[in-house]
Amino acid sequence: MRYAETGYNLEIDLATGNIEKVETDPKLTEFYLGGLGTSVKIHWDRVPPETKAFDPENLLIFSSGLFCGTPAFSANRTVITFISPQTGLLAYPMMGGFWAAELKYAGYDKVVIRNKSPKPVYIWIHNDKVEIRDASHLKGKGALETQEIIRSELKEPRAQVAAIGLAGENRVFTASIEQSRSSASRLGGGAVMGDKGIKAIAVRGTKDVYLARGAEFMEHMNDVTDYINFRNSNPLPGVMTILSGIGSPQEMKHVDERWHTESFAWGNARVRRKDFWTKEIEKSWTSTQLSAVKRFISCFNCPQQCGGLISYQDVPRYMMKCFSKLTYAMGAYVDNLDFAFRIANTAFEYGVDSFSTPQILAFAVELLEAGILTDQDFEGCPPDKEGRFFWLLDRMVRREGIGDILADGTYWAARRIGKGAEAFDHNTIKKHEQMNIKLGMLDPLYYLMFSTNEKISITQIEGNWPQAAFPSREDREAFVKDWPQLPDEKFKQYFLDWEPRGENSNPYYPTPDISSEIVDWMEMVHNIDDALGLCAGMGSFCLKPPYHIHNYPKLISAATGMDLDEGKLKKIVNRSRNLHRAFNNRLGMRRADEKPPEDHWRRRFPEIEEKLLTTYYKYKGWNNDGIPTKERLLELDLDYVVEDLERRGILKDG
Ligand code: MTE
Ligand code: MTE
Ligand code: MG
Ligand code: W
Repeated sequence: MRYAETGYNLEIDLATGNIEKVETDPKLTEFYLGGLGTSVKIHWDRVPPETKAFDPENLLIFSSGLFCGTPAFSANRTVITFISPQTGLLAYPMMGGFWAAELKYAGYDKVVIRNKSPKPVYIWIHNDKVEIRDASHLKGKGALETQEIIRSELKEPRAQVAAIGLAGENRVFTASIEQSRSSASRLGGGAVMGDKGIKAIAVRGTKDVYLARGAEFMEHMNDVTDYINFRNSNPLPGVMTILSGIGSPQEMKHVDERWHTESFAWGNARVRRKDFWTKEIEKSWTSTQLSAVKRFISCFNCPQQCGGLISYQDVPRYMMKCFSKLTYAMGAYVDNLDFAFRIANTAFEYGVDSFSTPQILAFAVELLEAGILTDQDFEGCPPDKEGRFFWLLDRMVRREGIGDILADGTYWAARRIGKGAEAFDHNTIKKHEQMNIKLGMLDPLYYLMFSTNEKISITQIEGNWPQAAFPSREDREAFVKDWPQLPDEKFKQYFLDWEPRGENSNPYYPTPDISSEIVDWMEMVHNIDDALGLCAGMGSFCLKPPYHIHNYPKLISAATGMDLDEGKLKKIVNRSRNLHRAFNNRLGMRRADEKPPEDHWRRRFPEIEEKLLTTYYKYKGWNNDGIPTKERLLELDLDYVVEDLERRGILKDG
């Protein structure tokens, strides 16, 4: 009997149509936990380092997390892994919704897909019955529309369907995978899915998932419930509203957008509008949002209701959450929220990432204004900002005209366009568009997070530590008083000493040593969530969350019977973290790639930055090039990685 996990993966070879239900080795769970952890191991074992995103050898893995399908609140993430067409590195976008739990109930932990189908197909998983079905009739259909069509043709209203839209079919590098109330958005999973010829994966399951020590597990969950209730009725004082609660940032509930619209940059991450949020704007945005959001909705087994069901004028109904509300309006430099609710529906149907895509469109507009792109490239484009964005989006997902170049994302498009366009690609890290933030003073914590995180996206590493120092000592003292989530008491002192100005502030404080500890902690919690399939909004992504390093081991032990303590859990996630890094090193990633955009902060300090990176690498047990040392790998029982990296000449003399 296997606990928490099902103990089976579904292996699908699209070239031969072969489908196998394969029992997994329980040792792998003990070694890598589940979700992202065990998926990384499969990529390492089976994907040769020469592999490119659109090679048949590129595996596409849909993985539930270890806790998905158990009664653990908010354990609903499906982690999707593949080599990204944008970065050429191992990507892991994820989605909440309902798909992961359904997969567990169908009897599988992961769906591992290899090779390509010669014709468009969708996969239908119904407990033990798994079929590859023709999808020619779904060609060109929207990602949301496709889910409905499949449910109705299967006569399975309760099937959960993950689908791509036109963007994925056309291998647009920012194509997403959309599913019910969620989206696996970043780094081009939709493109890899489209390249393999898969339009959708539908799943329906009616089996049980077992817990090793159910009563004990539920007792721990009762404590988690109490804490969720406590946090929901006690928002944190002293931090901005979106950080005061738990769950994903509650953008569907909050109407006050002064902070985002004035602090983040508009257009191609270029201009800050420090007095944007006037009374009139507030009135108009509030009324648009209140009329658009019909009700709040949650993912599977989650009390937080971070999603908004959008029903706006003549726009078909759809779901929106978090920062997708603002990215298109800010990218297009449009002052009304009406545009945001309109274009998001079109973009979700096409299936594109709403962080990268608006920036790519804004980049094209900038290039036109600079005379690098010409009126000829924009022939037929409406002159107004809104019309122009709709037009560009359409060109991009169809890969028509200039859209074919833009479809590869800012980095690659800039290089294909040439004529100085490279200078307009100013907001990518490792060839991937970042959030539209440009700030004044180098921030050591963010410097490390931006540079080194394997997701290449700040939302996957920031979280448990406040984003800025609190101005008053009393507020800091009050904050640390009740902070059981900390991994170690010494962090309290770090926080007390951290000031908004002076010697103990950015860029000098937190010092490189302290920054390393804080960033490593934040990343570790993310790695745990991504292995368990927990929403980061209940763990790693928010301040003072219900799940943390002191209760994860108890929950995992009761769920799986593994009997972990904090030390053992840390070692496991450290192991998969280092394996992920080694995989990317094998694909060519090195220190030189680990840098935030040059204009991310106006004030940069090259010496401090070098010191930060060197200190952090050392702390992580990586060499000066960001590659795990032999010593660290052996400590983590990753002997096979040492052997491989040495054989390839990537690791020399430890
Ligand atoms: N893109 C689409 N299509 N739909 C979305 O809901 N959410 C955005 C962004 N892009 C979103 C999207 C937000 S708020 C986040 S935090 C990231 O995707 C999450 O990235 P991931 O899905 O790759 O993990
Ligand atoms: N959960 C995990 N484990 N990892 C993440 O990066 N991102 C959060 C939240 N939960 C995140 C996560 C953020 S910022 C958002 S907006 C939502 O997931 C996105 O939800 P979706 O992927 O279901 O669309
Ligand atoms: Mg997502
Ligand atoms: W978000």
